[in-house]
Amino acid sequence: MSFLIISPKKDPKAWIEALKAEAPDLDLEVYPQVKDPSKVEYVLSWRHPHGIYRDFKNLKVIASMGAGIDHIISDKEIPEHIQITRVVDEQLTKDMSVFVLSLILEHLRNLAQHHSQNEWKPTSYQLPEDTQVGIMGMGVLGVGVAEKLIQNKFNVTGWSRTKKEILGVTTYHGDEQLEEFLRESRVLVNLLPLTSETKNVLQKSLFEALPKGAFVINVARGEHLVEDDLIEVINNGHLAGAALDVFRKEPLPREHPFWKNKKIRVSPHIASITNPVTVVPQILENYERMKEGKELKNVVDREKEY
Ligand code: OXD
Repeated sequence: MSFLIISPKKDPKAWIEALKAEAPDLDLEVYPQVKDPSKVEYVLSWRHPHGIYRDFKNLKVIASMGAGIDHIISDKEIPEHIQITRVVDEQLTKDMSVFVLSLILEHLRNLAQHHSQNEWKPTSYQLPEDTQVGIMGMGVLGVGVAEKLIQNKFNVTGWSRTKKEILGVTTYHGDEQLEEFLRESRVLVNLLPLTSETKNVLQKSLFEALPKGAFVINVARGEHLVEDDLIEVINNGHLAGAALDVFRKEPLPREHPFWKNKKIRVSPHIASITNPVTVVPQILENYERMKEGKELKNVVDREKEY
């Protein structure tokens, strides 16, 4: 039985080292060097070429290298019986919450403006306790961000597809409560999983439901955002600006208008980066569980797409 890494677009060296350090005897292969595809039962995957999983007749588990699994389930040719798992890691959650907190503070304290202008020109600023932050997507990362913001005295609301109860957070759910949730969100943070339902969710009518002067943060996936709609509502003054860490095309092409828009902050998909050293133990634990026929951890519901 072999353990295969498929990561054609990202160098898997750090994963190989971390796996070898934890499990020196692991029968590890790296795609496309596969001796016998019929021996592969477990794959650690990041942005695989779609369609290739058909060739692995005995494959049982595809483990994502990250928290997101959209790059796996967007391949419609993966047989139903194959289980897909995602990463749930404390470090990822901590990194995401600190990142979102920094973006919000940078916005509220007008830091980008001060740093870019060569002028001694103090500005007034808004306090966390006077700021309502709405988080779309109350999964592990959404809840982690909410906790960090609450510790820093923000008023936090959360929206999710289904009802959730989270200490200290006013929660909303479903299409029927979306507008109410948006109405008071001075800062909107998108942490939704990317699914067929959430694709393009950040679009004109959603932005228009936010209060004038709101700020949007997208740290989930580029495909959530209708880019032209965002530019329009920023340029017409409805939104104060946006901070974007993820894009439809990454790296963001040099000629993309986001780079030139002074009200849009671009970062290169760095909100929270999976650390193979902290994540490998859970990957290997699931590998052992698979071999022993036990229930896996962090399994994705393929119907819900997250
Ligand atoms: C992830 C990511 O899904 O890095 O973990 O975006």
